[in-house]
Amino acid sequence: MIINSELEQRGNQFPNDIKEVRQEVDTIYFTTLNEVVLQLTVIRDSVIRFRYGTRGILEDDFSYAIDTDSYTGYNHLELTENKNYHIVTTAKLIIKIEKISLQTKILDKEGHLINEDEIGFHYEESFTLGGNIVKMGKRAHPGETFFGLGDKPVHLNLRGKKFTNWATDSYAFGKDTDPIYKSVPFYIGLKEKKAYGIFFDNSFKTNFDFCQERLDVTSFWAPGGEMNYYFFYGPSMSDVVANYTHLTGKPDLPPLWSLGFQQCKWSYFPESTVKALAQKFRDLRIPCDGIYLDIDYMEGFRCFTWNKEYFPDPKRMIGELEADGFKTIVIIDPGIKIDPDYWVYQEGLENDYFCKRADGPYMVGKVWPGECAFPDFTNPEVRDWWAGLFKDIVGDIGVRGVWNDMNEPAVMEVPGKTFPDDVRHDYDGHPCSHRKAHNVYGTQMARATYEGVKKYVYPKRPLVITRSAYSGAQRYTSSWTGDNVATWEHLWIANNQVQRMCLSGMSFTGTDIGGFAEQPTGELFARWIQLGVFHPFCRVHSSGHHGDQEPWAFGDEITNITRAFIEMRYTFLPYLYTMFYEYSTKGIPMIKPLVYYDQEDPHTNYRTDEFIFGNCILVCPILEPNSKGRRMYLARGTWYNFWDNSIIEGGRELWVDADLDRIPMFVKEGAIIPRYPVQQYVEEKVITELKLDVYFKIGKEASQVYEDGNDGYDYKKGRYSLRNFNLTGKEGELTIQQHKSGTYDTSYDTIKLNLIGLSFEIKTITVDNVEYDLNILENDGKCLKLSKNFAVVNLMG
Ligand code: MIG
Repeated sequence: MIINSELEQRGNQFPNDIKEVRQEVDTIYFTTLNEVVLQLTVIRDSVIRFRYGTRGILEDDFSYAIDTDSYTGYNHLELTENKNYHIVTTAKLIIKIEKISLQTKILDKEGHLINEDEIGFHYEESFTLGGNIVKMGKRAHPGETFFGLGDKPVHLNLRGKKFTNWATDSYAFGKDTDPIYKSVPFYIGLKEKKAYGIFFDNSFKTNFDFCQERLDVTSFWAPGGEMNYYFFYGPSMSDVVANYTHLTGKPDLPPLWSLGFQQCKWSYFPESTVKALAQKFRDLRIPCDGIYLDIDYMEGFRCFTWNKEYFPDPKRMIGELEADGFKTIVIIDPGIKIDPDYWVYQEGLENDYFCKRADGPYMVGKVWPGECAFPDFTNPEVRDWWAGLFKDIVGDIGVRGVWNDMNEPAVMEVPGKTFPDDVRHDYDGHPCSHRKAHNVYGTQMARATYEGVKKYVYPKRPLVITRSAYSGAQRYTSSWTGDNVATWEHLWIANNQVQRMCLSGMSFTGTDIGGFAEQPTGELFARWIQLGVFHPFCRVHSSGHHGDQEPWAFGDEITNITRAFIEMRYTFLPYLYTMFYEYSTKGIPMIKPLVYYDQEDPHTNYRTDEFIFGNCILVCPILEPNSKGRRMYLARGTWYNFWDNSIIEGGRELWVDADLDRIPMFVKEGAIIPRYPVQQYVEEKVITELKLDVYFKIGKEASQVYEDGNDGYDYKKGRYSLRNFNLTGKEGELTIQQHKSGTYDTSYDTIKLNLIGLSFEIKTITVDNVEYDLNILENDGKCLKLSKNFAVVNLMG
C-alpha cells in the first residue's frame, strides 16, 4: 500500500498488515502488526458495523443512539480469503478487507462496488487531550450524491460541503450556518442509483467532508472516541433509512391531538391572555389542539414552578382549556436556578445531581433564571429524579406535553455558548468530559422528560418536543428546528430541514411557522402555513418581540387562507396518522424528498423543493413573494392535480399555477386518501363516516389506513384498525379489496368512496358478491357509501 507520506508526516498513523483473524459468531476481529483492531459485526445481511481500536484495545462498548431492542439477525455469514483479501460474505454483501492495509471495499452480490475506503481508517494520537483523533477516508465517485445529517440548513444534497456536529444554540441561524442544534452523524450516499448509509456513532464533535477538501473523497473524523460506524446497504434509500431508524429506534405513536395544529409564542401570559387566545381560535373557527406556555409561566424562570400572579390556579385553567379541546404544553429548560430556597435546586444539590467541573466545583452558567446549575442527564439516577419532578405539573395540574429548550446545553455570556470542555459527566457509568457528552446532553434531557411525562400522563400518551438531539432521540421526542427567521430564505431552509430530518430518522419535526425572529408579512405567513401543514409537527411560534403571529394577525384574507389550510390538515388526520404508524412500525419517513421517492430518476438527485407528503401526495411550496405559481419538477408517473383533478404526466419540469390561496399539490394515480371532516380539535366530533378519496388508475396500487383510540396504549394490545386496500383499475372496471386487521371498532359504520377520475360511467356495482342498485350512487355517480367492513367492491362500466 502507498501510504500518503504527507499525512504520515502530519502525525497520522495507519494500520499495516493483518496478522490475526478471529471470528466469534457474528463478529470478526482483524488485528494488524501494529495492533490496530477492526471489529466487524454482521448485524443484518445489509447492516455491518465497523469498529476500530488501536494499541489492541477496544473501548467498553456503549452507545446512547442504539436501540437495545432492535433485533439482529442475518441469513448468511461466511469468512474466506484470497491472496490479497479476507472476504466476509452475507446474503446481501461482499466485504473485502485488504490484508496489507485493513482497507475495506463493500460490494453487492452482483459485484457492484458500493463503497470503498480511500485511505480508510487512520488516526492521530492526541497527546494534549488523550485518546485518538479517529479518521476515515472513503472514495467518492463522480455523480455520487449525499443526503441526511439531521438539521443542516443547506441544500438537500450535501456534496461539496463540510460539516461539524456540535449542538449549538443558534439564534437566527442562516442558510449554511454550521453547526446548529442537532447532531445526527448519519448520511446516505447514492452511487449509480444504489443507496447506502453510514452512521458514525461517535458523540464527540464529529466532522464530515463530502468532497470539499478533495473532490473525490468523503471523509469523517472525530477528536476522540472510536472510529465506530454502521454501514447500511439499500439498494433503495427507503431500506437504508428504515434500517438506520430501526437501529437507532422508532417512536411509539403520539397522541393524535399532537398532529393537530399547535399555537405558541414567547409568551402567552397571564391566564386572561391564554384564555382570550383560545377563545379567538374557537370564535374564528380555526382548528387548534395545542397551546404552549413559554418561560414566563414560571416563577422567576424556576422549572416546575408557576408564576402565581399570572397563573393563580393553573390546574383550573388547564382543565378549562381542556374542556374546550385545548391541550397545554409547557417549556422546561435544563438550567436550575441557584437559589437555596428552591426545592429543585436543593434536591439536586443534596443528591449530587448537578454537573461539575474537572476539579470539583459545580458547573455554573447563566441562563434565563440567572446563575444556574445543570443536572447531569447522562446519569440514570438523575434522569429518574428528573422524571419524578413532572408528578405535579403533569399528574396533578394536567399539562399534556413538555417542550425542552436550551438543551444543547446553551449558556449565555460565554464565548462557546455552552459548557466548557472539562465539565464531567457520568455517561451512564462511563465517566467522561463534556467533549464526549455534549452532543448527547439534550437527548438525555428529553429522554428523562419523556419518562416523566409518560409516567404521569398515563394512561394517555406523552408529547415531548426538543431543540437539541443526537441520533436515537426520536425514541423519546419530537423536535423543532430552533430559532429561525421570518424571511423567504428561511422558508426554503424550513423545507430542506424537515425533509432532511425525515431522512435522518427524526420525522416528527416542524419549524416555527412564520419564523421565530422578526416579523413575517402576511404573504410569507400564508406561504409558510401552506408548507407547515404538511410537516409532521405543525406549530406556529414567534419571539413575540415584533408583533403578533396568530393566524388572524395579518388581516382577513390571510386569516381565511390560514384557516383553509389548517382545516385541510385536519381532514388529512387519518392520512397523517397512518404515515406516523408507518414511521413508528417500519421506520418510513413521514415526508420523503423526491430523491427518496424515485432515486432512479437522476433529476430527483438535485431537487430540494418538491417532497412527498406520506406516500402519494407531491407538494411543492411557493418560496418567493408575489408568485402566481412556479416552475417545479413533477416526479415520474401519472398525477392528479389536487385542486382540479386534472391528470398530468410527470417526469418533467412544468409551470404550476398557485395564487396565494393555493400550493402546488399532486396526488399519485391509484392513491386512496382517507379524510375526516373538519374539526376544531381532535375528537371534537364523533367520526360517523370515513371518506376515501379514490384516484382512479389503470393498474394496481396498495394503500392503508391506520386508526385506533387516538390516545392511550390499547393499540399495543391489538385494539387498532388497519385497513389495507388493493386497488385494481382496468378499462371500464374498478375493484377495491379491503383486508382489515386489529380489533378496534371505529366509531363510524360507513365508508364513503369518493371516486376521482373514473374513466367510465358505472353500470354495475357489486359489493361482496351482491349486486347493488345504481341509485346508491350519490353526487352525480361519483360517491358510493358502503358498510365499513366491505371486503371487495367492484364497479363496471
Ligand atoms: O434564549 O424560551 O428556541 O423557541 O421561545 C431564548 C424562550 C430561549 C429559545 C427557543 C425559543 C423560545 C425561547 N428560547
